[in-house]
Amino acid sequence: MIDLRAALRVYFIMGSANCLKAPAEVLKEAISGGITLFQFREKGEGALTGAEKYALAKELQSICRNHQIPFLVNDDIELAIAIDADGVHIGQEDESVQTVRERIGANKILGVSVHSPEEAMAAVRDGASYFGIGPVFPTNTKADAKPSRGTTLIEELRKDGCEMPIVGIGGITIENARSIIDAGADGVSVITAISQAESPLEAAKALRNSVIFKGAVES
Ligand code: TZP
Ligand code: MG
Repeated sequence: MIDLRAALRVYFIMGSANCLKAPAEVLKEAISGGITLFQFREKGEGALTGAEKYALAKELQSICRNHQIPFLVNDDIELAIAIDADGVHIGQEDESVQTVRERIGANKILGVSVHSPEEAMAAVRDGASYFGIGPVFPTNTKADAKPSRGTTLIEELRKDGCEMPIVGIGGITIENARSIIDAGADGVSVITAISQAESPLEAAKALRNSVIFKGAVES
C-alpha cells in the first residue's frame, strides 16, 4: 500500500488542453522535478475523446508506472477501470461516491471534491480516500469553478478533528503553496503552475521545495 498522505504532497493534474508542449514531455519533466502523484484530466476546449484519449491515458500511465508515481483518472470511471488506473477523482456532479467505490473496488484511490462539512461527511461515509478542496484561490482553469474561499474549509475540517487526507486546489502557485499546508492540508494540487511553466521541471521542483518542510524526513 502506498502512503497516500505522502503521495498527495505535490499533486500534478493535466490533460492535453493544459500543455504548451507534448503532454508526455510535460509529465516527464514534472516527475523529474519531484511530483508525487498524477491525475489525468482530459477536459476543456480541444480535449481528446475516444481512442485518442485512451491512447494518451495509456502513454501517461506508462510514464508514471516507470517512475512509481500513482496515476489517477478524472471523472472517467470506465477509462480508469479499463486501464487499471490507481484510482479516480470525482466531483459532486459526477457519479455518486458510493457507486464509484463499488465499481473500482476497495483497494483503489478515490478522491472526491468537497465544498462543505456536509459533503465531507457524506464522502467519508461513502468511501472516499481523500478530499480535494477548492478553489482556494481564483483560477481560470476550470470554467465552472465555484468562487474561491481560501483555506477556511480545510481549517474547519481539521479543527473538527477530520483526519482524511486533504489537498487544496485552485490558483495554487509556488508562492502561495505553503499557506495551504499551513492550513492543515497534506498537499497541493496544481494544473497551471506546472503545465504552463516555461520549465515544468523547475516549477515542480520549486513547488516541492515550498511544500515539503525544510529538514523534514521524506517518506
Ligand atoms: N477544481 C477546482 S479549481 C480547479 C479544479 C480542477 C482548477 C485548478 O487549476 P489551476 O490551474 O491549478 O488553478
Ligand atoms: Mg468531475
